[in-house]
Amino acid sequence: MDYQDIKLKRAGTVARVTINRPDRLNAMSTRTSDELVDAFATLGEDPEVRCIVITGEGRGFSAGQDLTEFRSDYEAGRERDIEGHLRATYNRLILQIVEIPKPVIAEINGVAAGAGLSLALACDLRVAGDGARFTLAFVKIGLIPDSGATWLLARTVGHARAMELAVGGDVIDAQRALKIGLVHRVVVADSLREEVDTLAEQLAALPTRAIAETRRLFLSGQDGSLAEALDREAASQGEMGRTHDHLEGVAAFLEKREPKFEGR
Ligand code: LHQ
Repeated sequence: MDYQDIKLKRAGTVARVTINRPDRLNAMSTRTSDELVDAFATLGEDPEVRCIVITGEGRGFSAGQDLTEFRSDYEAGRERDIEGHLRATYNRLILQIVEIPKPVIAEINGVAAGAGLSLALACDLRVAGDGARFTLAFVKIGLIPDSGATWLLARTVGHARAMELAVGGDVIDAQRALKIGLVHRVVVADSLREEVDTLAEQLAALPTRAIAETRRLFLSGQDGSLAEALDREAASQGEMGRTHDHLEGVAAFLEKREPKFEGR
């Protein structure tokens, strides 16, 4: 697929996906999310790629849904099929990201709003530049948080903070986002790319399958009982125990050397 709204670059074991609509702060149209789905599907299947970074071009990470996409419907007073749109676009994309069997980093270079914030929440790690801003935005247009935000945000920052962000619709800065646990790290904007590249290289050198399983078990472990979590862990660990990377990790420990993981 030829991309128009995104850029996809691979450098060794790390891939970078950049939303490239800077004039609209990387707001996403249907085409943008279709391209993102295609890119993540391609990267998910590429065994060479062991870490993915998603970011935005220019001064935005993503301002969420491109509100001009349905302008003619809004102006003509025609009903829009928002439910169908969500199911066909963001819902697919968000699930795809949380299910991809490799770590995903959100490099939050600028404002993340609405579904753009949801997109960041779907990633495993969020590193923000010190000029980044965050807003749920939905309440300002009479909507509920979507694209996974009702589930992901409350689990990330807790119910009280999630409600505060949802009903206030306020724009918060990077330091506040760090304080409430919305992002993992804030770095000087000028060094964001370099810091994320270093982090991505580190993650790409880890046992990829174990990371994907860790994310899956953390997410599924949030519901259900401890007994169920123990059960899932045992089954998953049985599988991990048969990987090359487990054998390599133990061999490296016994031989007092650094392991060389291969993601298999
Ligand atoms: C935009 C956008 C944008 C288009 C900035 N669209 N152009 C799913 C299914 C169906 C329906 C609805 O929703 C959803 C999920 C959602 O994501 S709903 C939430 C949608 N997003 C928003 O409501 C955020 C709207 N944007 C803003 O509140 C502000 O732009 C923020 C706070 C993000 C940034 O503010 P500023 O830094 O002051 O930038 P700005 O407002 O001046 O924006 C710069 C340009 O980007 C501007 O264009 P212009 O031609 O005037 O320079 C904006 O119109 C454009 N832009 N967001 N979502």
